[in-house]
Amino acid sequence: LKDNKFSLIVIEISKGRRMQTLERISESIVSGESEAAASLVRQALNEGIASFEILNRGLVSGMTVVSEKFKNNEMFIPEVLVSARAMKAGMEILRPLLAEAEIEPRGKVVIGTIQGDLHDIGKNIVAMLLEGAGFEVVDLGADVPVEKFINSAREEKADIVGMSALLTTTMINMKAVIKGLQGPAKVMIGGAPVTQDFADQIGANGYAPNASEAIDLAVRLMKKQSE
Ligand code: B12
Repeated sequence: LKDNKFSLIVIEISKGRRMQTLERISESIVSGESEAAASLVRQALNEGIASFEILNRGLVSGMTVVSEKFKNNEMFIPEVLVSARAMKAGMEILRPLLAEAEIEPRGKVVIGTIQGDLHDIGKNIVAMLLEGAGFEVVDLGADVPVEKFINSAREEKADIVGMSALLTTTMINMKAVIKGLQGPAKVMIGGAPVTQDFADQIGANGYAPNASEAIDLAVRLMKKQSE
């Protein structure tokens, strides 16, 4: 019994330490400290925290705080940019680990942020998790012209085209891509202002509100593909 109690205490302490590291990762994103973000992500991995958990409960949770502060005018564009840079520094370390789980390619996804839109953090997370789930991903980057989406989908023989938009003024450009796409590729869309209604309106095959649901959606679209 004594031994059990001791191991329980040890477990509690290590749980506490893990929480602390995740919180510190989140804080490093908010304060925009790239080096700290990178070294804390490494520390979290050394502590045995799963890469998926580091991504969601460390990096993404930091960016959520940034979004709130930006909305409330407590943070401004230059600071948000610095936070975005810290987010990237942390993500770079996780990228190879999230991709490691790969089995055989489940399908090929061409992904990018739509024309006129420079927001790429959410798109990058979706791309990383898709890779981790075994998809082959061709990332076209941000501010991707309509024609480039259409041509790349054809050249790459994409199974799925994924488009991200964070601005109400750019989301409409996704409609032009869908109109111009010929062939069997399915289209999934996402980004903060995008909704299921909007996806239905422009004829997309699916919408997901976050990265993990985006993976489920991609898997579902591949099943539909083979039906
Ligand atoms: C970071 C940020 C920036 C950074 C971007 C840095 C970068 N490299 O991405 C900078 C400072 C450059 C920036 C600039 C601007 N921004 Co800004 N920005 C944000 C902010 C604070 C956070 C966005 C973010 O990264 N969120 C975190 C990620 C993880 O979430 P996410 O992107 O939503 O992605 C998730 C899901 O949506 C989904 N998803 C995303 N993509 C996809 C794709 C697919 C296929 C699927 C299935 C799912 C999916 O999964 C993701 C992960 O879970 C938002 C606030 C907000 N509430 O979104 C404003 C926000 C988007 N920006 C806004 C504005 C206005 C601008 C500027 C016009 C500001 C200006 N006056 O210059 C410029 C536009 C520049 C341009 N042409 O694109 C507005 C948009 C308002 C509107 N209704 O259109 C927002 C909403 C802020 C606000 N409340 O006013 N911004």
